[in-house]
Amino acid sequence: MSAPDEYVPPKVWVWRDRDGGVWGATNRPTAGATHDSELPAGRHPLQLYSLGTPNGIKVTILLEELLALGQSGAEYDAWLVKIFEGEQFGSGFVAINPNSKIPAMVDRSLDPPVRVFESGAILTYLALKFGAFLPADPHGRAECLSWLNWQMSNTPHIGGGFGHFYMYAPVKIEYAINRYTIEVKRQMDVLNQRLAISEYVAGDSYTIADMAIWPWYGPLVEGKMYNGGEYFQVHEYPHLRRWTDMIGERPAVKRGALVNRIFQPDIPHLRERHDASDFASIIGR
Ligand SMILES: N[C@@H](CCC(=O)N[C@@H](CS)C(=O)NCC(=O)O)C(=O)O
Repeated sequence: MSAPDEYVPPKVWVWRDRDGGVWGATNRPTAGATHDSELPAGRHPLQLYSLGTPNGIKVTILLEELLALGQSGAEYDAWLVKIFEGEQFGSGFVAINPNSKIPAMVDRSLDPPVRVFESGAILTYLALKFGAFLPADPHGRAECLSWLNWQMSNTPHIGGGFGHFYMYAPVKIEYAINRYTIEVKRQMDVLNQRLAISEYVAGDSYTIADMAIWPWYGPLVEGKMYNGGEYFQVHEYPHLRRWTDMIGERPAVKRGALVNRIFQPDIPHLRERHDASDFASIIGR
């Protein structure tokens, strides 16, 4: 293994503003708002403040699935939060998510309105509110919540771990890239083995666990994430691929995945979503 430059951590760590790298401009060792900024609000019961990343589209997929079931109370406005420009540190956003990360949501159908942050919490809140996509029986519910929390706690190794060191870090560190490659491949194998014996992640029915896992591990096994198809040898995970294709075919998933997506401006997307008819212009619904 190639040796990185010798670095000895200091006795007392001191923050040097702008440490470089893609996230150097927004990462800080403190929490809280950096500036005053009100959040906009639309006419629907649910106000979502997000961005079309895997963590963001989990929620828009569920909202679109709920609407497809005829749950009109799931109508929503999806507002764009430009995290590369530090909008997650505005006072309005911090008031609904003290952790300054998308997605965050306000349910204005209740008085006082309810704020909810952390994508897994938002999925669970909505599934409970509408009585859908979370099995009612104890076995099914335990399986669904287990896989949902599996995603929430394991996926940071993909984005914050592998992706950071493979793609964004200003230096390539072989040790760090190896460590997280092992972990990402292990996680794909966990899912591959599960999906070899189960149609959906949590059993026979489609649940919020599928909606949480698909936006991350779908693109990964398709080779779209970090252009990693060859690197990860994704053909080694055929059952994960079978499930990925099946979930990706759902019309609500297709719609949800387009919301607040600004990273690939050349492909059809919705910068914000305020009405079901917004999709008509891009996917002819
Ligand atoms: N555990 C959180 C993670 C959310 C998260 O990491 N969001 C990222 C975008 S995908 C973000 O807002 N990053 C902005 C920042 O780190 O300043 C969740 O699932 O809601």
